[in-house]
Amino acid sequence: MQVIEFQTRQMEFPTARFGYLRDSTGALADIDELRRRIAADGYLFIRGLIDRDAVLEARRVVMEHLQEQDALVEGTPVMEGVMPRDGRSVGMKRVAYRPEVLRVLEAPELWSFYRRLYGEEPATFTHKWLRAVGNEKFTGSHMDVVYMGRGSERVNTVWIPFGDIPIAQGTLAVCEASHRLDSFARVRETYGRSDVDRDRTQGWFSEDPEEIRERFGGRWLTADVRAGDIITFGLYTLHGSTNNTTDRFRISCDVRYQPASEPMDERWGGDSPTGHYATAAVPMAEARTRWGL
Ligand SMILES: O=C(O)CCC(=O)C(=O)O
Repeated sequence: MQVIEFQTRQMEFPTARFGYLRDSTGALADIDELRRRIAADGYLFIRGLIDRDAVLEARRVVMEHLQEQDALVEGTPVMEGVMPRDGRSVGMKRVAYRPEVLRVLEAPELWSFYRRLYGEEPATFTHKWLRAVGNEKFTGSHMDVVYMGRGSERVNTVWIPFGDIPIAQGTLAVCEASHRLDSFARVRETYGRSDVDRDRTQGWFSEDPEEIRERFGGRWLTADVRAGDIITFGLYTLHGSTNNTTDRFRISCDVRYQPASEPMDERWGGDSPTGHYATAAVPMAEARTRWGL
């Protein structure tokens, strides 16, 4: 048993409320079973889907970028990504489109995986969300639909760790079946129909995983992950991350795939995606009161 910092809480792990992701690596050859699992659980966790050496090469490129930006502690091994206590955030845009990094974000393994999952040709958003997450930082719980819900409903995020990342360094955590449980229906129908740019709402629904569990049910799930592993999930699966309590940057990227035949949210596709254009003006607490949540 370990104690994990998960957003604003310290939680024991593993327990009935916060446990391990189901590992679907063994079902990789059975596409019907994978479809059943993502429909039931809201996510798929697959180990070693992407070539591990390719991921480690992409990690090296990212780490060298961090070093050039003076973000790493001098004299420490670059591949370790050791950061100073106040690990500052570093712009990652330039490095996200380097060929070694795109080899991973648009890996042939991912194209063939989504081609099988959708049963048709996939497409990917041009924009990639590459992150170097510093000390004590985390991602609050949210559904991706509030950030990218203007196109296909069948968008899947793939969360790709750039290295071997233990839970205490900040891993993706999903709230199991939150995309379909009745107890989340009102969340999906209110918050899940909001759009951070149109409504100028905050994107994070909560920073308290215990509150989510107590009010809406579901179990929080995560895992220690390794270079090559992926977690993929749909627009309505509530998810966030555990906190990075180490002295090393947590490098990961979220990439989006969808069926090529369906419309793409105009903020994220094309040659030069415009991205978000509004700043939040409505605090989530106020929006939740309005939604009766
Ligand atoms: O990596 C993180 O901290 C969060 C990732 C995320 O929210 C996503 O993949 O949609």
